Amino acid sequence: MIRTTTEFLTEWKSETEATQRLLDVLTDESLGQAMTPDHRTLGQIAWHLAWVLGSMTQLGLNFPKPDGKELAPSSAEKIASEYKRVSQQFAEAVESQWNDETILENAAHLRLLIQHEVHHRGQMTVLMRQAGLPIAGVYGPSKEEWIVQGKEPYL
Ligand code: NI
Repeated sequence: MIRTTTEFLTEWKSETEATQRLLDVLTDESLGQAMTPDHRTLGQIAWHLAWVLGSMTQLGLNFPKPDGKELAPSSAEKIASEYKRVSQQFAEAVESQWNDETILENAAHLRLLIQHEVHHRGQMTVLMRQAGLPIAGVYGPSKEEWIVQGKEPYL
């Protein structure tokens, strides 16, 4: 439950760090990975997570939106760095411009923002596997991390 600024910012930090770990291993070549040709590519889903943060200004927060357009840039580095910047500036705006009362008023939006990120992150990890990229664990170890820990991953 999101009841205070501290509760939200703590959860947001953990969620965005998990997202950032995925974005940081994307390559320019992997951005075109798609489930089928008529669905969003890995790059478009990744960029969507940065882009959507700009919509939080509609809740009255003031911070710089992502640089660019809704269509994803072709640079994986640009996607990762813009997400990092905007997710941090969004958090700073929440901390400096809102209080516990405004957090409570916007709790449903903030919860949806996190769930939306979780949803698309799940799509990304599948596409990243298909693109042959390593996956960092999100809520638990990834297959690679199990192996490093000396465990036998399930198939
Ligand atoms: Ni979406």
